[in-house]
Amino acid sequence: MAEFIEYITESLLGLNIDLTQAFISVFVLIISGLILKFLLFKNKIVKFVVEVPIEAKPGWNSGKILEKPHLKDAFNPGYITCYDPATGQLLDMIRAHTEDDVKEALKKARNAQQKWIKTTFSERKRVLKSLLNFIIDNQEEICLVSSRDTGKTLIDGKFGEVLTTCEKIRWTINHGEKALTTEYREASPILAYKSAKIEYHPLGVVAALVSWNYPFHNAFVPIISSLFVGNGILIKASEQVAWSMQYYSKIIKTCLMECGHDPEIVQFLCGFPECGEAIVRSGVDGITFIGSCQVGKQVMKAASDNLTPCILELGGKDCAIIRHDVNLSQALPIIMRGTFQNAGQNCVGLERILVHESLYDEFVDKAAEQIKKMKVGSILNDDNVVDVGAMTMSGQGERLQSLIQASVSEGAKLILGGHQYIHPKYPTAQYFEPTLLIDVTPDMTILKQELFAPIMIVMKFSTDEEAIEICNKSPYGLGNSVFSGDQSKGDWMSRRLRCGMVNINDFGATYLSNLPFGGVGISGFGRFGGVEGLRSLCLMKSVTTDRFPLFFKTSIPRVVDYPMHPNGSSFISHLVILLYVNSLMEKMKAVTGLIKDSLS
Ligand SMILES: *[C@@H]1O[C@H](CO)[C@@H](O)[C@H](O)[C@H]1NC(C)=O
Ligand SMILES: CC(=O)N[C@H]1CO[C@H](CO)[C@@H](O)[C@@H]1O
Repeated sequence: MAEFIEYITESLLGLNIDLTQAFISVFVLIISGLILKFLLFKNKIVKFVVEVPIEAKPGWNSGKILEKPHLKDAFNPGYITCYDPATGQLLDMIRAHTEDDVKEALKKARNAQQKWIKTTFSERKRVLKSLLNFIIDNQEEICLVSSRDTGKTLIDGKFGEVLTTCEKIRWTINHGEKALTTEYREASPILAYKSAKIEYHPLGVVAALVSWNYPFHNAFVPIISSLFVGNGILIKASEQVAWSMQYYSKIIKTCLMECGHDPEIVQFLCGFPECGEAIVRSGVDGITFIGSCQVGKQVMKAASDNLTPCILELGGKDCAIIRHDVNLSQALPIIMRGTFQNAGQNCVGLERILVHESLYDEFVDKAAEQIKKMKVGSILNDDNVVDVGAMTMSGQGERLQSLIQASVSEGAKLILGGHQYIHPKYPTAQYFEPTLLIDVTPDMTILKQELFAPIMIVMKFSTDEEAIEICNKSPYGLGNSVFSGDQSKGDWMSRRLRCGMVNINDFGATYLSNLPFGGVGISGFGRFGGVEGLRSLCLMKSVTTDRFPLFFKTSIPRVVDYPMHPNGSSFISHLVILLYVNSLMEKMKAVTGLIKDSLS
């Protein structure tokens, strides 16, 4: 630096003037200045703080223990009773939003979107970078709040809430803009003087109605994508997780505000099915629904009022097919996580494990050995390590017990679990024992519905074809896993499975790879995630314009102009032959015809 200053001084004094070097130095100075300015102001990550609710503190024990935990209280019908499913403690009573609240929220979001649509991608990236930074600094708090509201374990939160969300943000920052860039397509040869393109515009204000299994992640994925595209969003997470949404909504709103934007661009709503229906009928410009098949049908019906486009991500009955050539020591840990992650409450959780007969007994023994060791409980209020958390929804114990009973009477064998687990300290908490049910056959009742529970269902097959047939028998078609020692056999099976996603020798990898997420059949339609997910929140606009505006403008040949010329029809026939017949001879004849038609 000193040398440089000396050099400049000398230059100014008129000594040793070397113009090229002086020019380069000034140039470098200007560029560094610009870069510095850009780094310091333009892209500066904003740091912010959001107060964590006291109830999320490990060991918090001052909530009244509910005798019969339930979301709806007959004496307070307009309020949601929020409670910790892992202890039964009351967390809060939150007012359920009404149709009027929904209308008001949409109005505010539309208002804010007028401003948001004008923001640049780099401004939107700054919001996402600030959000990412907050999430990384507050991993623990985000998971503790989620655990308190859903009963999940901390590791299930770290995986499903934090890691996945960070990955979605990283992808959107790095690849989102490219996915939304105007795309040029080949114009037809007849229109070679035109340029044809697809533009991706924001839809306006969209809505997302999302499930409770990962409250943070499920709410933030649509928020991240919608904001990046330029949309406003109404977000309604299931009433099961209304409590955690209070903290989560503050995170994104504070982030927006600190970055200098109107936080009203994101509207959180909570309430019972009436609230969800009001959102669907409100006139939003697009709906993403993640939830059950049954509610999905109602959403689609209600959305038809305004012909609002829907993306429906409904349940699944995913298989893991284990071929004869698989190394079980390597595959079993993946299958265990696929089955028991988040107490089995995953859209893409493994609900059917199909094992080749040659490995069947070994698989059952090894799985039983693992499942036997799994501990159930609350990570916030138990001292020991917990493998399986609570069942978030009430009333699941009875449903699952009776399904298991039915399959046992149909010939299945219950090896482990099969009952509600009664916690010694919190008897009204909602738990289910990690369960192993084997010898299940394709027609059994338990295969007819999604379990969403810590239950491993094992089935036997003898040929690849049989495994594919069993797998495809389900009306669901979300994801599947194929475990195979032979990669090409795995690919071959994957192509034959009727589903939206396949992981070969893995579980959940398509999701972390930012591939589009979605299914077929009663698992729904439409995709979120990745390029296709971002674009599905857009108004896709096809545009043509003149390629050489100064030289070529569209002009209608006189023979096909109004009033009709008798040779008009013949002209078009010759044109069709010229463009689409391959023979050179025919093409030349057509040209002659065209000239004749035009001249006469
Ligand atoms: C099976 O997988 C385990 C765990 O990855 C590994 O240690 C073992 O060597 C493998 N066995 C064979 C036969 O490849
Ligand atoms: C092919 C064809 O229909 N040619 C007709 C074009 O029009 C003139 C009169 O305008 C006719 O004489 C041609 O037969």
